[in-house]
Amino acid sequence: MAEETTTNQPLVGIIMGSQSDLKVMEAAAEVLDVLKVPYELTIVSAHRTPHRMLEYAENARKRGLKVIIAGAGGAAHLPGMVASLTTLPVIGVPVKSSNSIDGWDSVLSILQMPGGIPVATVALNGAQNAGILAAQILGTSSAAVADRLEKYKISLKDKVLRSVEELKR
Ligand code: RP5
Repeated sequence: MAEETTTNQPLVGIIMGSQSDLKVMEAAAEVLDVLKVPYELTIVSAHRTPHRMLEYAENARKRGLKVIIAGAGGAAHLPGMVASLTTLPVIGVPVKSSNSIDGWDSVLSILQMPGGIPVATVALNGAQNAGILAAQILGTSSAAVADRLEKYKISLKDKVLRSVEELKR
């Protein structure tokens, strides 16, 4: 059995461009709760609070964060700009905002980063996978987190197998 995580120091920073992104981004927090990975969650807007974004990105590593999950919609510059300001891995979540062109604006503005500044982009509204990916990054150096990820994957498999059995009835 792997050791338990004994600190509440946030290891993952979940940020989003607007309160309106929360209904999508809370899925990242929910899966990190399941995996018992400490996180913080706040709003940082690249366009409306650029200095806050700069301060957040530049201090994230010093504050003990290991991974940043950044969600935004529309002209979704937050993940890329944060990635340009830190050496922490940044996972980008394109959020389908209400006035968007089917979310392609969010997807492409997060996905199409220039060479040298990667953002690990998940699917449109894919905050759950962003949370899992963040845990997987942490799981490379934490046996406890890797152990919980293993159990999580088994629970996914069991759910499918239960559906298979139900269909047989
Ligand atoms: C982006 O603009 C946010 O990330 C959000 O997805 C979108 C709309 O923001 P609100 O106008 O709802 O605050 O910056």
